[in-house]
Amino acid sequence: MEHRIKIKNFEELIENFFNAKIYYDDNVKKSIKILVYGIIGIILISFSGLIYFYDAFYKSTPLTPAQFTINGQNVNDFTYILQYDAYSSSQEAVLDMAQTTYDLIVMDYYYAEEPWTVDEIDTIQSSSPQLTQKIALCYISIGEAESYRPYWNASWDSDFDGVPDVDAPDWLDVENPDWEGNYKVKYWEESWQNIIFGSESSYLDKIIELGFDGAYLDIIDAYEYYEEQGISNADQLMIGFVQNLSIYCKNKNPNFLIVPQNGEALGVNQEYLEVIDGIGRENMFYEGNIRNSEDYVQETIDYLDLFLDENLFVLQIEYPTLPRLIRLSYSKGTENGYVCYVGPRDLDEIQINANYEPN
Ligand SMILES: [Ca+2]
Ligand SMILES: [Ca+2]
Repeated sequence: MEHRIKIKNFEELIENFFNAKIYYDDNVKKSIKILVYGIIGIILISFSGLIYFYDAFYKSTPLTPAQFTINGQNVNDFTYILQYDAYSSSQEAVLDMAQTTYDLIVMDYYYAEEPWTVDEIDTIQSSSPQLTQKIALCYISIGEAESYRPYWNASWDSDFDGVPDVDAPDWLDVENPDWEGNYKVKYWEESWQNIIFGSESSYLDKIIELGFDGAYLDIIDAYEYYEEQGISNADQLMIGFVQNLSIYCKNKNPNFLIVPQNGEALGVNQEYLEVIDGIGRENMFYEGNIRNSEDYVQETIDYLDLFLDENLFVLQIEYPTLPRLIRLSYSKGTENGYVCYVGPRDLDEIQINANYEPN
């Protein structure tokens, strides 16, 4: 009898435990809830903290970076800076670019709408602490016109609606919706190519005159846009453009480097590989902090192999901010034989990445 009562009491106890309103008033229930959520929260925070510290301070031995010999200089690291707003003067920018020990720098032609001087480029190229030379490539967009460049005429799109006005040259096309002030150009037209190369006042001639080691050609992939517009030989027209400007530049300076950015699918054309010295590839493994699909990455690797097979150098540029993805950018690039740089998306500072410092 006593035993049965005990069991009954126990059953009641269990029942009451789950039926908390008998045991606890609302405040106690609330406190328990807060406590339970708090514990879960602390577990989650500790876990993510653990992952963060693993990412930030995990010291895997970085692979020995790939190395290329470019114009007789060893290049196993490089940097890329196009905007100089963070500097208070061009002198300060020049000093920073000169002092960095990266072997190669991709930079712009202008500081605050003023071209650099011959002396400044010379300083940047040769005054790193080890007194080793640095290769300086000048960025130039050959597949889009930029409304903030000296060749631009305000009358070409005076109402800023992204559509060329009647006064605009024939080669000028609509504004790129993703990049304000950048306009598509029919790059195969002679008058656009004349802006890029071929006379004292043309862009590439000025770049050569300043003493740059080469040109870093952007918007090569403009040919994809015109293919979609129905220009079936847009790729061949781009190759022809690069061939012409390359022959012209190398005739002026045989060591002048021609380095297109992106558009690696053109590598299936042997005549293209013959007129360039290397290639830069952005966002290959990651789009910012988002991983690209395996198919996309593999296709890009296969195209870039065509360049490596011809002993051309491959510069890989990624823009992740997460320490783990920075590490993976370098290791994946290195495994595939590229020299990697992870920088800020705005390309407005020379970034030094922990464990991947220039050496
Ligand atoms: Ca307009
Ligand atoms: Ca180095």
